[in-house]
Amino acid sequence: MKDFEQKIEKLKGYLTVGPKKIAVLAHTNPDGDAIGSSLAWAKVLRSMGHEVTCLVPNRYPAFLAWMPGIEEVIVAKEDNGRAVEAIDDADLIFFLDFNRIDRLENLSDHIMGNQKAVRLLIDHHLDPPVEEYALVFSDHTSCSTSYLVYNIAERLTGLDVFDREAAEALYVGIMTDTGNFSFSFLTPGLFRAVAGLIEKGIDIPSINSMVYNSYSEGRVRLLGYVLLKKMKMIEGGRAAYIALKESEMRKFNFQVGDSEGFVNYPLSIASVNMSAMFTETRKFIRISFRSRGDVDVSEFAARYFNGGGHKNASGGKSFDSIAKTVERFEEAVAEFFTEKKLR
Ligand SMILES: [Mn+2]
Repeated sequence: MKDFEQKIEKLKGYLTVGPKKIAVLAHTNPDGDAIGSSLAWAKVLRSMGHEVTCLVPNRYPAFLAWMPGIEEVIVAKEDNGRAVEAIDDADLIFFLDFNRIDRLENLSDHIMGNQKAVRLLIDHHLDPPVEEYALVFSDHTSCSTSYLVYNIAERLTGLDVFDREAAEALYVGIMTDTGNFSFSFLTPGLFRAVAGLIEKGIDIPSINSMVYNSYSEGRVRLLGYVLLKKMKMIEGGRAAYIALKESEMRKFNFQVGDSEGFVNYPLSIASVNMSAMFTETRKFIRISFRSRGDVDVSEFAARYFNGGGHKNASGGKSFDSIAKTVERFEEAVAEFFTEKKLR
Protein backbone atom coordinates (compact mmCIF):
# COMPACT_ATOMS: atom_id res chain seq x y z
CA MET A 1 0.00 0.00 0.00
CA LYS A 2 2.88 2.32 0.86
CA ASP A 3 4.34 1.59 -2.54
CA PHE A 4 0.99 2.46 -4.14
CA GLU A 5 0.78 5.77 -2.26
CA GLN A 6 4.32 6.66 -3.37
CA LYS A 7 3.38 5.98 -6.97
CA ILE A 8 0.28 8.15 -6.63
CA GLU A 9 2.49 10.98 -5.35
CA LYS A 10 4.81 10.52 -8.31
CA LEU A 11 1.84 10.47 -10.67
CA LYS A 12 0.56 13.70 -9.12
CA GLY A 13 3.98 15.19 -9.84
CA TYR A 14 3.47 14.53 -13.57
CA LEU A 15 -0.15 15.67 -13.63
CA THR A 16 -0.31 18.75 -11.42
CA VAL A 17 1.99 20.79 -13.64
CA GLY A 18 0.12 21.43 -16.79
CA PRO A 19 -1.85 21.48 -18.92
CA LYS A 20 -0.17 18.72 -20.86
CA LYS A 21 -0.78 16.89 -24.08
CA ILE A 22 -1.48 13.30 -23.19
CA ALA A 23 -1.91 10.20 -25.36
CA VAL A 24 -3.74 7.23 -23.85
CA LEU A 25 -2.89 4.10 -25.79
CA ALA A 26 -4.46 0.66 -25.44
CA HIS A 27 -3.58 -2.63 -27.08
CA THR A 28 -4.07 -4.16 -30.53
CA ASN A 29 -7.44 -5.92 -30.92
CA PRO A 30 -8.84 -3.70 -28.17
CA ASP A 31 -11.35 -5.41 -25.89
CA GLY A 32 -13.85 -4.11 -23.35
CA ASP A 33 -11.19 -3.52 -20.73
CA ALA A 34 -8.82 -1.72 -23.12
CA ILE A 35 -11.55 0.64 -24.28
CA GLY A 36 -13.33 0.96 -20.93
CA SER A 37 -10.18 1.78 -18.98
CA SER A 38 -9.01 4.25 -21.68
CA LEU A 39 -12.29 6.19 -21.79
CA ALA A 40 -12.51 6.43 -18.00
CA TRP A 41 -8.84 7.33 -17.60
CA ALA A 42 -9.18 10.06 -20.28
CA LYS A 43 -12.00 11.52 -18.21
CA VAL A 44 -9.81 11.61 -15.09
CA LEU A 45 -7.01 13.35 -16.99
CA ARG A 46 -9.37 15.86 -18.63
CA SER A 47 -10.83 16.72 -15.22
CA MET A 48 -7.29 17.79 -14.30
CA GLY A 49 -7.18 20.14 -17.28
CA HIS A 50 -5.13 18.10 -19.72
CA GLU A 51 -5.61 17.66 -23.43
CA VAL A 52 -6.17 13.95 -23.98
CA THR A 53 -6.24 11.76 -27.09
CA CYS A 54 -7.20 8.07 -26.88
CA LEU A 55 -5.67 5.72 -29.44
CA VAL A 56 -5.92 2.08 -30.37
CA PRO A 57 -3.85 0.31 -33.06
CA ASN A 58 -6.83 -1.27 -34.84
CA ARG A 59 -10.62 -1.25 -34.66
CA TYR A 60 -12.55 -2.31 -31.59
CA PRO A 61 -15.33 -4.91 -31.92
CA ALA A 62 -18.81 -3.72 -32.91
CA PHE A 63 -20.32 -4.71 -29.56
CA LEU A 64 -18.42 -1.81 -27.97
CA ALA A 65 -19.47 0.82 -30.52
CA TRP A 66 -22.28 2.14 -28.26
CA MET A 67 -19.86 3.23 -25.54
CA PRO A 68 -20.06 6.99 -24.88
CA GLY A 69 -16.95 8.77 -26.14
CA ILE A 70 -15.70 5.86 -28.26
CA GLU A 71 -16.15 7.93 -31.45
CA GLU A 72 -13.24 10.10 -30.29
CA VAL A 73 -10.87 7.14 -30.02
CA ILE A 74 -8.41 7.27 -32.93
CA VAL A 75 -7.98 3.94 -34.71
CA ALA A 76 -4.38 4.10 -35.93
CA LYS A 77 -4.84 1.59 -38.72
CA GLU A 78 -7.57 3.76 -40.26
CA ASP A 79 -6.19 7.18 -39.37
CA ASN A 80 -2.43 6.78 -39.15
CA GLY A 81 -1.71 10.49 -39.64
CA ARG A 82 -3.68 11.63 -36.60
CA ALA A 83 -2.44 8.72 -34.50
CA VAL A 84 1.20 9.48 -35.26
CA GLU A 85 0.63 13.20 -34.64
CA ALA A 86 -0.92 12.50 -31.22
CA ILE A 87 2.06 10.34 -30.26
CA ASP A 88 4.68 12.74 -31.65
CA ASP A 89 3.09 15.70 -29.82
CA ALA A 90 2.50 13.98 -26.48
CA ASP A 91 4.18 15.13 -23.27
CA LEU A 92 2.93 12.02 -21.52
CA ILE A 93 1.91 8.66 -22.96
CA PHE A 94 -0.15 6.27 -20.85
CA PHE A 95 -0.14 2.59 -21.83
CA LEU A 96 -3.28 0.83 -20.70
CA ASP A 97 -4.07 -2.88 -20.49
CA PHE A 98 -0.82 -4.11 -22.06
CA ASN A 99 2.86 -3.65 -21.36
CA ARG A 100 4.86 -4.48 -24.45
CA ILE A 101 5.51 -1.35 -26.52
CA ASP A 102 7.32 -3.42 -29.14
CA ARG A 103 4.04 -5.16 -30.03
CA LEU A 104 2.69 -1.99 -31.62
CA GLU A 105 4.51 -2.30 -34.95
CA ASN A 106 4.85 1.11 -36.65
CA LEU A 107 3.56 3.05 -33.63
CA SER A 108 6.45 1.71 -31.50
CA ASP A 109 8.94 3.67 -33.60
CA HIS A 110 7.07 6.92 -32.98
CA ILE A 111 6.74 6.17 -29.27
CA MET A 112 10.44 5.47 -28.88
CA GLY A 113 11.23 8.38 -31.21
CA ASN A 114 9.42 10.90 -29.01
CA GLN A 115 12.26 11.69 -26.61
CA LYS A 116 10.35 14.25 -24.56
CA ALA A 117 7.36 12.02 -23.79
CA VAL A 118 7.18 10.42 -20.36
CA ARG A 119 5.86 6.85 -20.59
CA LEU A 120 3.56 5.55 -17.85
CA LEU A 121 1.99 2.13 -17.51
CA ILE A 122 -1.36 1.07 -16.04
CA ASP A 123 -1.81 -2.65 -16.60
CA HIS A 124 -2.61 -6.03 -15.07
CA HIS A 125 -0.58 -8.40 -17.25
CA LEU A 126 2.40 -10.36 -15.97
CA ASP A 127 6.05 -9.35 -16.34
CA PRO A 128 5.98 -5.69 -17.35
CA PRO A 129 9.30 -4.48 -18.81
CA VAL A 130 9.57 -1.83 -16.07
CA GLU A 131 12.66 -0.21 -17.57
CA GLU A 132 10.53 1.06 -20.47
CA TYR A 133 8.42 3.28 -18.20
CA ALA A 134 8.92 6.23 -15.87
CA LEU A 135 6.10 4.96 -13.66
CA VAL A 136 4.47 1.55 -13.49
CA PHE A 137 1.09 0.69 -12.01
CA SER A 138 1.09 -3.03 -12.66
CA ASP A 139 -0.88 -5.56 -10.66
CA HIS A 140 -1.58 -8.96 -12.11
CA THR A 141 -3.94 -9.68 -9.21
CA SER A 142 -6.23 -6.90 -10.40
CA CYS A 143 -9.12 -8.42 -12.37
CA SER A 144 -8.88 -5.68 -14.98
CA THR A 145 -7.13 -2.47 -15.92
CA SER A 146 -10.46 -0.72 -15.42
CA TYR A 147 -10.43 -1.70 -11.74
CA LEU A 148 -6.86 -0.34 -11.48
CA VAL A 149 -8.01 2.93 -13.03
CA TYR A 150 -10.82 3.08 -10.46
CA ASN A 151 -8.34 2.58 -7.60
CA ILE A 152 -5.86 5.11 -8.95
CA ALA A 153 -8.56 7.74 -9.53
CA GLU A 154 -9.89 7.18 -6.00
CA ARG A 155 -6.50 8.34 -4.62
CA LEU A 156 -5.61 10.83 -7.33
CA THR A 157 -8.76 12.91 -7.79
CA GLY A 158 -11.50 11.21 -5.81
CA LEU A 159 -14.36 9.30 -7.35
CA ASP A 160 -16.50 12.37 -8.06
CA VAL A 161 -14.52 12.59 -11.28
CA PHE A 162 -16.55 9.67 -12.67
CA ASP A 163 -19.95 10.45 -14.13
CA ARG A 164 -22.43 7.80 -15.28
CA GLU A 165 -20.70 7.41 -18.65
CA ALA A 166 -17.28 6.83 -17.09
CA ALA A 167 -18.87 4.37 -14.66
CA GLU A 168 -20.34 2.50 -17.64
CA ALA A 169 -16.93 2.36 -19.29
CA LEU A 170 -15.32 0.95 -16.13
CA TYR A 171 -18.13 -1.55 -15.66
CA VAL A 172 -17.70 -2.82 -19.24
CA GLY A 173 -13.99 -3.36 -18.58
CA ILE A 174 -14.57 -5.17 -15.31
CA MET A 175 -17.49 -7.24 -16.62
CA THR A 176 -15.73 -8.40 -19.79
CA ASP A 177 -12.33 -9.12 -18.21
CA THR A 178 -13.89 -11.16 -15.38
CA GLY A 179 -16.12 -13.13 -17.79
CA ASN A 180 -19.13 -11.54 -16.17
CA PHE A 181 -17.75 -12.04 -12.65
CA SER A 182 -16.70 -15.66 -13.04
CA PHE A 183 -12.88 -15.61 -13.35
CA SER A 184 -10.15 -15.03 -10.75
CA PHE A 185 -9.46 -12.00 -8.57
CA LEU A 186 -13.05 -11.32 -7.52
CA THR A 187 -12.24 -9.50 -4.31
CA PRO A 188 -14.48 -7.72 -1.79
CA GLY A 189 -12.82 -4.48 -2.92
CA LEU A 190 -13.89 -5.14 -6.50
CA PHE A 191 -17.53 -5.58 -5.49
CA ARG A 192 -17.34 -2.40 -3.41
CA ALA A 193 -16.06 -0.62 -6.52
CA VAL A 194 -18.92 -2.07 -8.56
CA ALA A 195 -21.33 -0.84 -5.87
CA GLY A 196 -19.77 2.61 -6.37
CA LEU A 197 -20.38 2.34 -10.12
CA ILE A 198 -24.01 1.39 -9.53
CA GLU A 199 -24.34 4.50 -7.37
CA LYS A 200 -23.29 6.50 -10.43
CA GLY A 201 -26.47 5.28 -12.11
CA ILE A 202 -25.28 2.54 -14.48
CA ASP A 203 -27.90 0.15 -15.83
CA ILE A 204 -26.35 -3.32 -15.63
CA PRO A 205 -29.02 -5.30 -17.54
CA SER A 206 -28.83 -2.87 -20.43
CA ILE A 207 -24.99 -2.87 -20.51
CA ASN A 208 -25.06 -6.66 -20.36
CA SER A 209 -27.46 -6.81 -23.26
CA MET A 210 -25.53 -4.32 -25.39
CA VAL A 211 -22.25 -6.20 -24.92
CA TYR A 212 -23.39 -9.82 -24.97
CA ASN A 213 -26.59 -9.81 -27.03
CA SER A 214 -25.55 -7.71 -29.97
CA TYR A 215 -23.98 -10.29 -32.25
CA SER A 216 -24.58 -10.63 -35.96
CA GLU A 217 -26.31 -13.72 -37.33
CA GLY A 218 -23.00 -14.66 -38.96
CA ARG A 219 -21.19 -14.67 -35.63
CA VAL A 220 -23.71 -16.96 -33.98
CA ARG A 221 -23.70 -19.35 -36.95
CA LEU A 222 -19.88 -19.28 -37.01
CA LEU A 223 -19.86 -20.30 -33.35
CA GLY A 224 -22.15 -23.23 -34.17
CA TYR A 225 -19.89 -24.29 -37.04
CA VAL A 226 -16.75 -23.96 -34.93
CA LEU A 227 -18.09 -26.08 -32.06
CA LEU A 228 -19.55 -28.76 -34.29
CA LYS A 229 -16.86 -29.03 -36.96
CA LYS A 230 -13.67 -27.43 -35.72
CA MET A 231 -13.18 -28.14 -32.02
CA LYS A 232 -10.58 -30.85 -31.55
CA MET A 233 -9.98 -32.71 -28.30
CA ILE A 234 -6.44 -33.82 -27.45
CA GLU A 235 -4.58 -35.29 -24.48
CA GLY A 236 -7.42 -37.67 -23.72
CA GLY A 237 -9.89 -34.81 -23.50
CA ARG A 238 -7.86 -32.63 -21.11
CA ALA A 239 -7.12 -30.03 -23.75
CA ALA A 240 -9.00 -28.80 -26.79
CA TYR A 241 -8.41 -26.33 -29.58
CA ILE A 242 -10.08 -24.60 -32.48
CA ALA A 243 -8.19 -23.53 -35.61
CA LEU A 244 -10.07 -21.17 -37.88
CA LYS A 245 -8.95 -20.35 -41.42
CA GLU A 246 -9.54 -17.02 -43.13
CA SER A 247 -11.62 -18.70 -45.85
CA GLU A 248 -13.96 -20.15 -43.21
CA MET A 249 -14.38 -16.78 -41.52
CA ARG A 250 -15.26 -15.18 -44.86
CA LYS A 251 -18.09 -17.67 -45.36
CA PHE A 252 -19.75 -16.25 -42.25
CA ASN A 253 -19.19 -12.56 -43.09
CA PHE A 254 -16.61 -12.36 -40.35
CA GLN A 255 -16.21 -8.99 -38.62
CA VAL A 256 -13.37 -8.04 -36.26
CA GLY A 257 -14.14 -9.42 -32.82
CA ASP A 258 -16.54 -12.10 -34.03
CA SER A 259 -14.38 -14.94 -32.70
CA GLU A 260 -13.97 -13.18 -29.35
CA GLY A 261 -14.86 -15.61 -26.56
CA PHE A 262 -14.89 -18.76 -28.72
CA VAL A 263 -11.81 -19.99 -26.88
CA ASN A 264 -13.82 -20.22 -23.64
CA TYR A 265 -16.34 -22.78 -24.93
CA PRO A 266 -14.11 -25.90 -24.81
CA LEU A 267 -13.45 -25.12 -21.13
CA SER A 268 -17.15 -25.68 -20.42
CA ILE A 269 -16.48 -29.41 -20.98
CA ALA A 270 -15.80 -31.07 -17.61
CA SER A 271 -12.54 -32.78 -18.59
CA VAL A 272 -10.93 -29.83 -20.40
CA ASN A 273 -8.37 -27.78 -18.45
CA MET A 274 -6.76 -25.95 -21.34
CA SER A 275 -8.18 -24.47 -24.50
CA ALA A 276 -6.62 -22.73 -27.48
CA MET A 277 -7.97 -20.82 -30.44
CA PHE A 278 -6.00 -20.19 -33.64
CA THR A 279 -7.23 -17.48 -35.96
CA GLU A 280 -5.63 -16.97 -39.34
CA THR A 281 -4.91 -13.36 -40.31
CA ARG A 282 -3.12 -12.12 -43.41
CA LYS A 283 0.23 -11.80 -41.65
CA PHE A 284 0.25 -14.38 -38.87
CA ILE A 285 -1.77 -16.80 -36.76
CA ARG A 286 -3.33 -15.12 -33.74
CA ILE A 287 -3.50 -17.47 -30.76
CA SER A 288 -5.56 -17.28 -27.56
CA PHE A 289 -5.10 -19.64 -24.63
CA ARG A 290 -7.43 -20.24 -21.71
CA SER A 291 -7.11 -22.63 -18.79
CA ARG A 292 -8.39 -23.32 -15.34
CA GLY A 293 -6.75 -24.19 -12.06
CA ASP A 294 -3.02 -24.73 -12.06
CA VAL A 295 -2.52 -24.96 -15.81
CA ASP A 296 -0.42 -21.86 -16.45
CA VAL A 297 -1.04 -20.74 -20.03
CA SER A 298 1.02 -17.60 -19.52
CA GLU A 299 4.09 -19.81 -19.08
CA PHE A 300 2.96 -22.01 -21.97
CA ALA A 301 2.47 -19.03 -24.31
CA ALA A 302 5.84 -17.54 -23.38
CA ARG A 303 7.71 -20.80 -23.85
CA TYR A 304 6.20 -22.00 -27.10
CA PHE A 305 4.56 -19.07 -28.87
CA ASN A 306 6.48 -15.94 -27.91
CA GLY A 307 3.48 -14.67 -25.98
CA GLY A 308 2.24 -14.14 -22.46
CA GLY A 309 -0.55 -12.67 -20.39
CA HIS A 310 -2.24 -14.12 -17.35
CA LYS A 311 -2.04 -17.54 -15.73
CA ASN A 312 -5.47 -18.57 -17.01
CA ALA A 313 -5.73 -16.33 -20.08
CA SER A 314 -2.91 -15.54 -22.45
CA GLY A 315 -2.08 -15.11 -26.09
CA GLY A 316 0.63 -15.55 -28.66
CA LYS A 317 1.47 -15.38 -32.34
CA SER A 318 2.80 -17.76 -34.94
CA PHE A 319 4.29 -16.93 -38.32
CA ASP A 320 4.06 -20.56 -39.53
CA SER A 321 1.09 -21.82 -41.52
CA ILE A 322 -2.00 -22.72 -39.53
CA ALA A 323 -1.37 -26.45 -40.13
CA LYS A 324 2.23 -26.21 -38.94
CA THR A 325 1.20 -24.05 -35.97
CA VAL A 326 -1.38 -26.59 -34.84
CA GLU A 327 1.13 -29.40 -35.24
CA ARG A 328 3.63 -27.49 -33.08
CA PHE A 329 0.88 -26.80 -30.55
CA GLU A 330 -0.05 -30.46 -30.18
CA GLU A 331 3.59 -31.37 -29.58
CA ALA A 332 4.00 -28.52 -27.11
CA VAL A 333 0.92 -29.52 -25.13
CA ALA A 334 2.12 -33.14 -24.93
CA GLU A 335 5.51 -31.97 -23.63
CA PHE A 336 4.02 -29.40 -21.24
CA PHE A 337 1.40 -31.77 -19.78
CA THR A 338 4.03 -34.48 -19.26
CA GLU A 339 6.46 -32.09 -17.59
CA LYS A 340 3.78 -30.57 -15.34
CA LYS A 341 2.25 -33.99 -14.65
CA LEU A 342 -1.10 -32.80 -15.96
CA ARG A 343 -1.94 -36.00 -17.77
MN1 LIG B 1 -7.51 -6.33 -19.28
